[in-house]
Amino acid sequence: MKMTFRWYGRDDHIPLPYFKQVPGATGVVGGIFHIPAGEDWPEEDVKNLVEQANAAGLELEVIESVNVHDDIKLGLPSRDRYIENYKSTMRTLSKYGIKVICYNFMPIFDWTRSDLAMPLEDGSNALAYERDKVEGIDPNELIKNILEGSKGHAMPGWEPERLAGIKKLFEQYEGMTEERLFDNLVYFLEQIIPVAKECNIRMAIHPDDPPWSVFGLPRIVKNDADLERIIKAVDEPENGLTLCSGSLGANLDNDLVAIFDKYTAMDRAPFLHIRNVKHNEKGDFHEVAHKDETGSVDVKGIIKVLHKNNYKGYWRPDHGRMIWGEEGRPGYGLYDRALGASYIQGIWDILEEER
Ligand code: DNO
Ligand code: MN
Repeated sequence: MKMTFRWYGRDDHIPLPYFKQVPGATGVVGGIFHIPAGEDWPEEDVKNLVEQANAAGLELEVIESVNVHDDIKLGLPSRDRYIENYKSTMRTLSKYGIKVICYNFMPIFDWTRSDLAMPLEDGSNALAYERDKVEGIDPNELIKNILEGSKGHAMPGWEPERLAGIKKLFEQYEGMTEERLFDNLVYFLEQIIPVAKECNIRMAIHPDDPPWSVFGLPRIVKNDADLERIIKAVDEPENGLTLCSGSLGANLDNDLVAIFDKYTAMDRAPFLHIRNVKHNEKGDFHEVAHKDETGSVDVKGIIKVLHKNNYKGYWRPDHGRMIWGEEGRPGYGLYDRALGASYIQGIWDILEEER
């Protein structure tokens, strides 16, 4: 498997060459973050992005994410224009060697947490989700609380400038059902998968995080049944999945080992996110180190099935804790992700020896 790190470009506190210093890292996963969802990515920006990574000796073959405009998720007539832009971006990306595009289909927001820096017993801090703080409260209130405790960092999709239009977006989603949202996803896939084929790109939808409805918005990428329904709806290898052990693992009913086994054996998961989460009795969770027994995720079990299936795709250590006084984007510090990367590769190496 190819080990990558998510890199936030010019907004990242980690200098690009540092990723190269992590043993086993072959590439970075990038994106263009200043372009709003729905716009066609300018070729010049894509070229610069890939060239910067390559100049640091790193591959850039995975994009996370090309975000999907809410009009597509809402199924509005204007979606066709945004889908055309999406196709054009795919063509540009393929020209610069991109092989996988990660995206999600969550209405309005990307992932949701109640705390971006919850103190842990070991003196580090991590992202956390407490139901009482999120569910049943006005999103504007949550946003205010989070921004106050987050040293100015926002979750993706929660940027203050975007939140200005949030009331209208909520109104537009009124009455939206899971069924309609799913139909809108299929409409999108039917348009873009032929282009993916033409471009030799695999699309990889990321699970909803957390994998349940938040603020009354529908969620359609929560569990095995949802994943299966999505890949079957347009049954082509280019219609793939990003399996994220942290997102899917937030629901203890998800059998992660079985899910990772099933979709990697079918070769429908070109991109993987591996991280660990820990639950309490109330169903709340917070993120922890990647090491297996630190949390609820069977990390060793996942790596074993990946090895058994001879997984050749891309993976990256997902969110880590903030340790050793590092500051920067919550979840995306270098130190803990590098520890996680080494731990996971250690498991892989032993399995390889025994093959
Ligand atoms: C969290 C990430 C997600 C992911 C998007 C994909 O760290 O895994 O934010 O990038 O949902 O579109
Ligand atoms: Mn993820």
